[in-house]
Amino acid sequence: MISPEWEWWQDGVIYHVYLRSFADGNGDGLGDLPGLIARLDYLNGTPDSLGVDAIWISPCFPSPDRDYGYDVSDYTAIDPRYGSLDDFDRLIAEAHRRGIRVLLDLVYNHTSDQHPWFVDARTSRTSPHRDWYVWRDGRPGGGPPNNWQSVFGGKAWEWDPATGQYYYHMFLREQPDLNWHNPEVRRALLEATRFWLERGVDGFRLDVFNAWYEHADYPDNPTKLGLRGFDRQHHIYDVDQPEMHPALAELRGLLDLYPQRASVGEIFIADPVRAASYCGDRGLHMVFNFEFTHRRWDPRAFGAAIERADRSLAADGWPCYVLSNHDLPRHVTRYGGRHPHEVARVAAALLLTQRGTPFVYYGEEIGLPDVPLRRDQIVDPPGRRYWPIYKGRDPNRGPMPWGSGRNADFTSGSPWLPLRRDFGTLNVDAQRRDPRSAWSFYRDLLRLRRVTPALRRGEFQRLSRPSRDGLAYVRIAPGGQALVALNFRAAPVRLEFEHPIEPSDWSLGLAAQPERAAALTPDAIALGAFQAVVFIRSG
Ligand code: TEU
Repeated sequence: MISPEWEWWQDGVIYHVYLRSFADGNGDGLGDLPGLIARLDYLNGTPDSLGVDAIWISPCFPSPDRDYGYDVSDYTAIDPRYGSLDDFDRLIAEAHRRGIRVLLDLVYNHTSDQHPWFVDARTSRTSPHRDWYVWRDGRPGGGPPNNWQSVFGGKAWEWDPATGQYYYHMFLREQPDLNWHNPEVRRALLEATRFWLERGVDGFRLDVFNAWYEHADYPDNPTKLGLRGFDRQHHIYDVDQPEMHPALAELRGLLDLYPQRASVGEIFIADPVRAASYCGDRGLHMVFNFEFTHRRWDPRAFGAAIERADRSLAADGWPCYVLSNHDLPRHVTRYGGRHPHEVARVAAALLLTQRGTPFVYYGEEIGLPDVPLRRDQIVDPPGRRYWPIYKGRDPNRGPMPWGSGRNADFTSGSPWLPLRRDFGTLNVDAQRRDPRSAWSFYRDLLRLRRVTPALRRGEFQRLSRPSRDGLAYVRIAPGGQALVALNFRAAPVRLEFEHPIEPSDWSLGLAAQPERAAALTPDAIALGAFQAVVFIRSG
């Protein structure tokens, strides 16, 4: 059960810093910790800040970067390209001074093949770390132990000629899976977690946590139709094994030794009901709800997703919402069409007025779309493998355009990924000066959310009848209510209500399109093109 006192991770908004692309402090073209520290005022702590409550930093640990930080070679150090442990301590102190909590990204399903544990494991079948990874003999007639596939393409088993066995890797062959059945592995990972807790981090995002365990007998997965090898299987033996629950309880026990720590799990192959099973006092604080990321730009789909999340999590979970992250095309690119700026604002209102913790992906606050890239500019392994069917994740990981200076003021060197060509006009500085920008709307929404308990905690109740044009709902808290109405379309709409309201009770809190209609009547609201409004009422 959620404790009766509200925790920061329920009330707050978490900003996802993809570190490599956020701000470069030393001119090597890669974002880093000093660069992030220099931009903390942007995030919170001054009257002109965006106003977020926490940051989640993508992996900042030493890594050979086969999967850009998601292949870790040392869990208790900072990659020198991102800074030092001193920089990290400074980040925590400076962030806390501004009211920003810091979450780290723990990649515990696999290590890098350069991690000393794996380097040792592959020296011989009897090496001390051999059993820290998943080694199997081939099938009697030859070939890999079972039919499992790698997410990034090809088989999930790699033959190791030196020791004559296969090892398992759910992702790249340079990302061997850890053997969670081995108690020494669990202990080592808990120790790494403790290391960061002791340094003052406020919590963690757990990478593909529900893939930590594999079935101990390694049976074949049943097959089905699908595009890629990985999609042609029912993942019943390589994810969601029952051992996950005690493992999470153990991790939670450690987190609870420290006050106000939080965890959010990245669930793999999402399903809200299964996700809910991992939440609660003996599990994770939150599990990512990716429902918004695979919806069409259709209010009926989003309305259903919200109701589903609420329903499945009612008792012992707290919802969270995300529109974009480092693995997916940015939502302005997915939905924006010919109206990216308008859609950015409607989407922001949708994300930031839910009952549940919103995650904001860096750049979305300026309505940043993906960066169009050519084949020769792609560095992400699945993009290189599947181009042009799948272009990988580089386009949605572009450097943050801070200003109109050289390299958009992201770096004084040469950025690791290309910038968008339009950074001269589409950048943070320009949007902060413009009261009509996506940035100003995000900041205003975040402020309104902060001072309106109903927006953070109120129950969700759909107000409008199902419509392909828009969505209206109320958020109902003991001392006040909020009414949110969104027009998803480029034409005016009228949204009919399921039950009548008293229009005079409500006062306008915020409008995405101040000069366009937002007229409340007892049984409907009329909204101008791409209008998004929040009305407030007390009592
Ligand atoms: O992602 C897991 C995951 O679901 C993605 O790999 C997704 O399938 C992929 O992006 C589609 O191409 C996590 C991290 O978020 C991702 O960045 C890592 O690459 C991956 O784990 C391996 O650590």
